[in-house]
Order: sequence, then C-alpha cells, then structure tokens
Amino acid sequence: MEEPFFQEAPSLGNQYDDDPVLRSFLQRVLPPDVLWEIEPDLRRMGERAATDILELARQAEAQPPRHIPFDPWGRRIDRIEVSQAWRDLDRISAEEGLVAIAYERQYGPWSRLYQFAKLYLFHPSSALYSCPLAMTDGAARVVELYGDEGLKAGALRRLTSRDPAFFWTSGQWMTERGGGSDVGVTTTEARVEDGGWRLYGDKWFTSAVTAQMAMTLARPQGAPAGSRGLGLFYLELGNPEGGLNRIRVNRLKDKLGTRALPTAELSLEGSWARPLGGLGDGVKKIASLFNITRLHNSVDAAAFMRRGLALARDYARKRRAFGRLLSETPLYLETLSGLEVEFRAAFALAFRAAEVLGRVETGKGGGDEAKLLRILTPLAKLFTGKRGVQVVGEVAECFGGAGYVEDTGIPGLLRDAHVLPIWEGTTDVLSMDVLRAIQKENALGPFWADVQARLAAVTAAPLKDAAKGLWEAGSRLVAQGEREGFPEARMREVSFSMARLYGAGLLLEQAQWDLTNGKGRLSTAAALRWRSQGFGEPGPAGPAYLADSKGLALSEE
Ligand code: MFK
Repeated sequence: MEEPFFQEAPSLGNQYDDDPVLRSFLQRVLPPDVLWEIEPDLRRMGERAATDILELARQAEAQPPRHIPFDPWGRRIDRIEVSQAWRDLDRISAEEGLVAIAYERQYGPWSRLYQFAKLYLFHPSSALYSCPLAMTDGAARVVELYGDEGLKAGALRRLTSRDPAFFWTSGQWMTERGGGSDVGVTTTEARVEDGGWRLYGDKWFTSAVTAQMAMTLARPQGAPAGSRGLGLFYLELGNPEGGLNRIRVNRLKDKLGTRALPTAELSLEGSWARPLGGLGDGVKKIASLFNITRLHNSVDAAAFMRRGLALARDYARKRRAFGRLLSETPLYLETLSGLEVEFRAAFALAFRAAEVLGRVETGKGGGDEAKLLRILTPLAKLFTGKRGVQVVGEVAECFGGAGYVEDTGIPGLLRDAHVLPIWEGTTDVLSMDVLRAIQKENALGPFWADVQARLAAVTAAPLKDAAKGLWEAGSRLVAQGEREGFPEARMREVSFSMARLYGAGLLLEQAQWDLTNGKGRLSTAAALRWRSQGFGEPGPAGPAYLADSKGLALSEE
C-alpha cells in the first residue's frame, strides 16, 4: 500500500546566520571591530529566536492574560494574571539588554544598530513582548531628555537595567475615548492635591498594563485647550501598600491579534503623578517617546516580513505540488522573490532610520541629520507597517490552506502584523507627520540631499543607469513639492513615493557595496527590480479631483 501523504512543517534555523540581508548590512555599516564584538551575541539571539524564546512565545500566546477584578471576598483588586512564559520573556529582555544596549552606548552611535538588530531577531519570537520594550525604550528617552535628577537616578536606571529583579517596563497611555490620533483633545485632568499632582480621567488603550510605570498626558486644571496645554506625566502603577495607584482596570481589550499582550481600558481616580519638564507642551514631549516606538514598529515590521519569508522559503523546499517541489516552480519563485524585494526595501529603511537615530542621539549627527531623522521616522513607519501586512498576507497564501489554519502559527503572524499600520499612528496620520516635518522642520532638503549622497556613490556599471533615473525622478518630485507644496489629500501618495525613492537609494547603496566586496548578484537584482516600480509625482488635487474622491469614497454621485 502506498504511504499516506503528510505535509512537512516549515522550520527555522539560526535566524542570524540565515539572514544575509542583516549580515551584509551590518558588515557595510559597522566598524569591523564593533561587528566582531557583537556578532556572537547576535548569533546567540538568532539561535534562541528559533528555539527557547520561540517556545515561550507559543506558551504565552496559549495562555492569554486575564483580568481579575475582585478578590473572592468582594474587594476590588484589578489583578492582571499573565503566564509564566510572559514573565520569562520579561526576564530574558532584561538579561539580554534589549533596552539597556541603547543607553549603555558602549559602541557610541552604533549601539542603536546593535540593539535594533537584536530586537529584530527577538521580536517575531516574542509574542509581542517587543511592544512593552518599545514603550520602555521610548520612556527611557523621554526621561533622559526631560526628567529631573530623581527620575534619572530612579526610573531611568530601572528601565535600562539588565538585572531582571530591578528592571522595569513602562506603558505609554496616550489614547483616550476621543481618539488615538487627535491626542490634543485629551480630557484627563491633573489636579494639585495633597501637595502633589493627581490625575483624573479615562485611558482607552493602555498596552502592557503589567508595567511598573507609565508616561501619560493630562491637562493641568485651568490649562488651555489643545496639545500645548497638555502636560506629560510620569506615574507608577503600584502604591506602597501593594495595590494600584488609584487606577481602575475596566476591562482587557479583546484584540484581533497581540493576544498575549494585556491591553486595558483604565480609569485614573486620583492617581499620584509627576510632571516631566514643566507643565505644558505635552504632545511635543511625548513625541520623543513615540518617535522611538515608531522606529521599533518599523524594525518589527521588517522582522515579521523576514519571519514569514523564512517560513515560506523552508516550506518551498519541502512541499511538492504538480509533481515538483515549490522551490522548482517558476511562478512560486517569482512571487517569493517579489516579497523578498519588498522585505529588503523595508529592512533598508528601518535600519537606516535606526542608524541615523544612533548618530543624532550621541551628538554625531549635525542639524541636518536631526531633520533627516525627523522625516525618516514617519516614512519608515508608514511604509514598513503597510507593506508588512501585505507581505505577511502573501506569505499566508504561500502555504495554501495551511496558512489559514490556526495551529500552523501563520494566522497569528497575520493577525499580529495588522497592528503595525495602526499602532503608534495610522498611515494617514504619519503621512500628515511627513507634511509637518516638511513644513515645520524643512526636512525635505536634508532628505533629498541624503538620497543624492547615496546615488552619487553608485559607480558600478549595472547600477549606474538606475541611479541616474532615480536622480531624475527624485528631482521632479522634490521640485514639485518646493514649487507647489504638497496637498494634504496627496500626502499618502507623496509619502509612499518618498519612501520608495529613499528605499531605492539604499538598495543601490547596498548593492554597490556588495559588488565592491565580491558579492552582490542578488542585492543588484533587488535594487534594479525595486527601481523598476517607478516613482510618479503626485497628480493635482484641485476641487474637481477632491470632489470625485469624496464621491467615490462616500458613494455619492
Ligand atoms: C503593539 C500592540 C499594541 C496593541 C494595540 C494598540 C492599538 C492602537 C492603540 C492606539 O491608540 S495607538 C495610537 C497612538 N497615537 C499616536 O501615535 C498619535 C497619533 N497622532 C499624532 O501623531 C498626531 O500627529 C499628533 C497627536 C502629534 C498631532 O497633534 P496636534 O495636537 O495636532 O499637534 P501639533 O500642533 O501638530 O504638534 C504639537 C507639537 O508637537 C508641535 O511642536 P511645537 O509646539 O513646537 O509647534 C509639533 O511640531 C510637535 N510634533 C508633532 N508630531 C511630532 C512632533 N515633534 C516631533 N516629532 C513628531 N512626530
């Protein structure tokens, strides 16, 4: 009798060794002695991400958090029960220095790249423990910028500790019922009571509610409306008696994905808090936090794409259909290669932004680099988040029906990826942030100068024409913006064009370096294929065009 047919599950190897894109990028940008020092650690994380950490993530997903509002005797306790695996992920995050590396700055401006490379390996195996770490990192940056000496000696040391018993994570409570985007309408009030500040109001999306502290926005009594009247406040979740700091947990959200991550609706009922850096300009201050979390989001998006591709690639070598392996099927390979090119562009953008962040925050980048970072952050976030969902969706299809079956793990990946374009600002909000960066910070000039610097360095024969074409397309886009300004209605299109243009420059730069170093066939193919997608200048957005858009959007003739 013929053997019954079973499909073989895809498996993961060492996630560092199996990632030529990451390794080649690090070889290009890091000084050799830095790479030599950190590589064993990355390789170790690459192994753990495919073994013990991955197993903890599976366990954490299988045991989602629970809200226990009352004790058996009727007292309100609002305890959040999480799995042992979730607690282990917290311990490992501290031990591995996933936040600490960035603040120890042992490798100066390259510490950020080291940290983000490690997080990129960790994230897709972490059941989104990467989310509390992103907020912890952002909170550490805010304390570094605006905190007083007490907070620096207290909270900052904890947020950046490698000792699991001392390590704290931080939440970031920005969203209220009035919205996650229009933060200026925050209604939580800060009142002076008992010689300090107490907060009253509701917070609608508070992830990582098991953190020890949080950064939040509140309007001091009598302060003006709008974002300038808001203050940025630090608070601790616990009180000295072992209960909560006058915080009521109304419920945990039942989310599409990120199921291991406790996200709550909270009421602050007089929670003790401290303002950071004076009372006003809350949105401006919290921007230093969400600019960090937005970069985490970008790196996480690239990491999800890469994980999906690693699984699909392994599957292609095992799965037979129509008498041949998928890895011998031209159309399947074409589809996968297109996804790989998307991933490479997303990776390049996210890690370039991380590289610039490292330079700016260690004082190595000048004013123009700060402006470059200002615009790269929303560009990287909006582009990678959106493309992350698309690539992971395609990956699910690569598995056929198996990609739709829960315990293969693929649906979980797809659900989790969907948070990327939403969390820390939607695609439209970020497109408007690109406009803000252009109009308020004059960031278009430094952006274009940086693209040009990359293109000017491309000298290898197979790449030169592409670089020239890009230069021309980029010049037209920038000239149009400088001449006419960019209309709000076209900002998504403009932002994606800018992201694709910048990504193209980065892919060419990597290909040039690879060719100079005796490799580069694939990075050349990736750069040329990416380039061939084109970068149209945005069309006009006059009244007739906008009226048609509205009619189509709202189905109004
Ligand atoms: C991982 C799992 C997660 C679980 C599920 C989560 C689901 C999602 C839950 C959520 O709700 S996430 C939503 C997170 N929300 C955001 O990320 C905020 C989105 N909104 C924005 O980013 C808006 O653009 C913003 C609130 C900043 C706009 O506010 P305003 O009141 O219109 O601000 P305005 O006047 O433009 O800016 C105020 C100041 O901040 C200005 O400085 P000045 O006072 O000097 O003029 C701005 O330049 C500055 N600013 C704004 N954005 C900035 C910035 N500075 C630096 N970087 C930026 N990005």
